[in-house]
This record gives sequence, C-alpha cells and structure tokens, in this order.
Amino acid sequence: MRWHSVAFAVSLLVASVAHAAKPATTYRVGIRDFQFQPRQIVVPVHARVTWTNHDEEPHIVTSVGNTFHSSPALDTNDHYSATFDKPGTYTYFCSIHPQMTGTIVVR
Ligand SMILES: [Cu+2]
Repeated sequence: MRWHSVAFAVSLLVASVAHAAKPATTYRVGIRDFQFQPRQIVVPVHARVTWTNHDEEPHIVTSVGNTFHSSPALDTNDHYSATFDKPGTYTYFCSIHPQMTGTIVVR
C-alpha cells in the first residue's frame, strides 16, 4: 500500500471517530422571574434543549398537545432536557403558572 493510501485511510478513520463522538448540541432556556428566557428559540433537528429553573418557585415545563415529554416539577436549580428529532413548532407552558409560555422552533 502506498503512503498516500495509508494517509487517506487514517484520515477517514479520524473523521468517522470525530463524527461518532460529536454530542448533540445543547440549547439552554432559563426560567427566571416567571418567564422562559428566551421565550422562543430556533434550533436544528436533533437539538437537545435544557431548561434550568433559577426561581425560588417550582415550575413544570409542560408540552402543549404532548408533542414532547413534559418535565417533572423543577425546584430551584433543577434542570430538565428534551431532544427534538423532528422539525416543527413545539409550544409549552408552565402547568403551575399557565401564563408562562414558550416555543421551540425546530428546523
Ligand atoms: Cu411556573
């Protein structure tokens, strides 16, 4: 085998390992002052969204229409993640404080 063939095989191997090890990108939504911040985010397919509660009150991330798994009650500094594998607009609210609403747009 010639040297350039070996180099090419090694570069393919490195590329495949790098691809396999790449974690899903995580997007963060804070819960603060009874608001989801940012209230709307746009993420790519397969994105992971993590909510973190910074309030002293519990909140529950609740999917409208059960299009993704809703969270348990999140106490202060608790976080919850969901992964979005299909394009679409996912709306949610806090089932304890229904005036709190948010949207995940997956493209
Ligand atoms: Cu709440």
